[in-house]
Amino acid sequence: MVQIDLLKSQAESRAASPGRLVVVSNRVPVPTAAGSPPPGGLAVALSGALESQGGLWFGWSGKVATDKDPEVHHQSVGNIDYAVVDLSRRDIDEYYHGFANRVLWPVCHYRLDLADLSRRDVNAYFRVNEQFARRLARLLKPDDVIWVQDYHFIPMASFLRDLGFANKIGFFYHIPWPPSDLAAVIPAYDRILKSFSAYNLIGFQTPVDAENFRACLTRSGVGSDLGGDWVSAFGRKFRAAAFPISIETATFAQDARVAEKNVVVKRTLQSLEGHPLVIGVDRLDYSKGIRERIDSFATFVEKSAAAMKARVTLLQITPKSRSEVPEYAEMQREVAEHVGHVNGRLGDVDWTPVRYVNKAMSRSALAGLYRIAKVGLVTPLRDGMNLVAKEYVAAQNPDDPGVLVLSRFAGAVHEMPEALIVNPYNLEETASAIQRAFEMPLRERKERWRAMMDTIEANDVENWCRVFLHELGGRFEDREVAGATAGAAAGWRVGVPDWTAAGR
Ligand code: ADQ
Repeated sequence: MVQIDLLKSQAESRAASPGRLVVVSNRVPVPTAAGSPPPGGLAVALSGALESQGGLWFGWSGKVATDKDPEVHHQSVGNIDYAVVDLSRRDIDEYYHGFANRVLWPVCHYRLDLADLSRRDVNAYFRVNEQFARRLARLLKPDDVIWVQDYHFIPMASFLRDLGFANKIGFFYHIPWPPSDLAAVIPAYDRILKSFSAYNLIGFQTPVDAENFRACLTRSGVGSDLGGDWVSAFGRKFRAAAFPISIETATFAQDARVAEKNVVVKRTLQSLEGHPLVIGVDRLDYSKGIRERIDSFATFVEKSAAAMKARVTLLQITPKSRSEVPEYAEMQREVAEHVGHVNGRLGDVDWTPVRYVNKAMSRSALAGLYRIAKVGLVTPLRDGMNLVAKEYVAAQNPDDPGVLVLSRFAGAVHEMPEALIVNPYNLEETASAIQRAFEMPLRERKERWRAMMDTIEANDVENWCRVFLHELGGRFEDREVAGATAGAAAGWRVGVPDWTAAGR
């Protein structure tokens, strides 16, 4: 009976809903034949929202176009239409590998030294965004609510506005937004800032990122801070607020509970022969601080006779990424060599202190490996959120939880102050935190873990999605909105800036 009522209320809410949800992201998880990797938490949460409201997921296919004017490929599964477009080799090089990953990514991760600030790629960035907007425009309905994801698509809304769309458009920025003096080196900075003003609601990972962004508008004289997350800039009024992303906490915890049967976990346990494990899991990216982490672990081993005796192992699982970008190719070689040096220096005939694995793992294997690790080392030099920190916590055994050592420069630190917080540039400090983690009494481990687990149980990825869409003013409201901001609680409505002809 309850089930029937729920279905009825969902159907009613769909019927009353003003429109579909349209998600735009660089990569689209189009369902493929069996054997494809399971989607991550973000894909699961967005699919859930799309399925319940009816929707369209639009973006790049990940493929190189063979035609000059590539068609949009469509596929429908249940209530969701997937629409993807191929890109020319030139567009991939200039927009994706170029401006997105060699300008926005390094600058937003405070790595000006790695940014390639060429003019050519900026133009491509806007050109490709316009192409995407024109293709998407043909698929849009007037009452669709549009949610654009990440740094690849900052200008998407402004091109849609130019084409006459007055829909509600939200944006979520998955990576850090830097302070204004750093952000200002981005080529076409003013145009980028103006592009943001075409959105109704902009989500950042942390209050600091949102504050940095609002300060960019005020410091460059193009906008003013109206208080309560509201800004006005370029003649528009919109909100820029923090919406910390999360994981599927309950599912991940459940995967970890049963993961001892996983063959990778079994083999790892067997090979450790009872020796303790420290774990690091990251894409191979300079923002993740992998080299510094290996050095911190080496410092810990060198300084701790107990660690040496206990044959502690760091398992660093790091799938390669963005190998086409020169800075990444260089780093792949550099990290691999460095691991070799450290193992050569510290290892023994029967002990490899750092196990370095360039492989993608199943969710089940990852969950199980986190659970058997006494320490989770999550020490990025800069990170929007860092979901690994949340996954490590979700995977722990409540009766004997491991300890999270967390960088003060990961967005996750705002929600997880109970971790052992470190400055990842300071090798001694991180080494001491590892030592402290191993010595921490069970009661303290449990208290710290419980506090962090409570946080990520209350704000899982489904909640993140629901709160954002609620704030955007969509009709994803068939469940109570947990953790809605003070603004929503006070009955604010997210205003639609006047993108009418008169307002432009
Ligand atoms: P990423 O930089 O990719 O994401 P992160 O948040 O840590 O960083 O997410 C990585 C994901 O990849 C995790 O779910 C992790 O489990 C998975 N992963 C890593 N190594 C893996 C492996 N070997 N096998 C399988 N899975 C692996 C960007 C931003 C982050 C932000 C997220 C979400 O850079 O700051 O947290 O988006 O917004």
